[in-house]
Amino acid sequence: MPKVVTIQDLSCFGKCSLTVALPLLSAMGAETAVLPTAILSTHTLFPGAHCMRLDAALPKISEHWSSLGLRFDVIYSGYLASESQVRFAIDFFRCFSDNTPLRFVDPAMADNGRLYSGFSPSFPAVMAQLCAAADIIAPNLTEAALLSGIAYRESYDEDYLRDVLEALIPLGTRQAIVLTGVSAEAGRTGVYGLDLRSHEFFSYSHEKCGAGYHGTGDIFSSVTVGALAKGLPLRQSLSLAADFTVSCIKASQSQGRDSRCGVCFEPEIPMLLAKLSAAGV
Ligand code: PXL
Repeated sequence: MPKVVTIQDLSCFGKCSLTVALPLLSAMGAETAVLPTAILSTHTLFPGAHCMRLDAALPKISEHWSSLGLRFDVIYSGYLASESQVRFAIDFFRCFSDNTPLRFVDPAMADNGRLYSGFSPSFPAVMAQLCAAADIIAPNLTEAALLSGIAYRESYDEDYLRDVLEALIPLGTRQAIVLTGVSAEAGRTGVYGLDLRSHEFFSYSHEKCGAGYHGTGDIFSSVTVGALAKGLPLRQSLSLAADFTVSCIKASQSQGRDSRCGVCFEPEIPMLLAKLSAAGV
């Protein structure tokens, strides 16, 4: 069984981060260890969320794991609650990389042109250092703009997506940069990526299905990581994750869910597992 460790918060209500990553990774057959960065009453899109940061616990967990000689096949970071937690993640990547795990960074810090509440304007520069230690990064367009210094645009063409990807190369990520929630085609959305070893651009898109739901970035990243951990190649992992995310959104729309409560991903899991097994992993 592949071993994954994920570094992100536990939002007690409003499905995202660990409450999404853990069930999905387990269902996909990955043994998953967690480094919880913070406990929040809800994610930060609900007003008045209480955030209890676990900064002091993180190095203690990591030191204990080091003393036990634990190693992982994939290290996956998501929402980190402060600059010092990003620095911790950089150290963790360094200390747990001697078996060359796949290091996947979702630089969850912004959306729709704005940083999430609670982050200062200096946060993206520290996140850029974590991206430098990653094999694959998966920013949305807002995060990519903040990491690259290119101005965020709501409407854009393929040249803009390529410019953003090229501007992210100097960060130093090793294998691939994947822009999420983008498409150069009208009425569609998906991923647009750059394979850093072959220098090839690639994309995958599907229909854009209306209102966005909170936590779908975490659903997408978790399924991508689960598929990669099982040995599926990157592009197939991304299309599987994108299709799964769309099914979750459609199921949620048909139930008229509040977008802040996240998507109904649970009933879609059997379909995901069927596709994984059809892909032979
Ligand atoms: O889904 C990203 C995310 C994760 N965790 C927390 C958040 C957010 C986005 O707002 O607030 C606590």
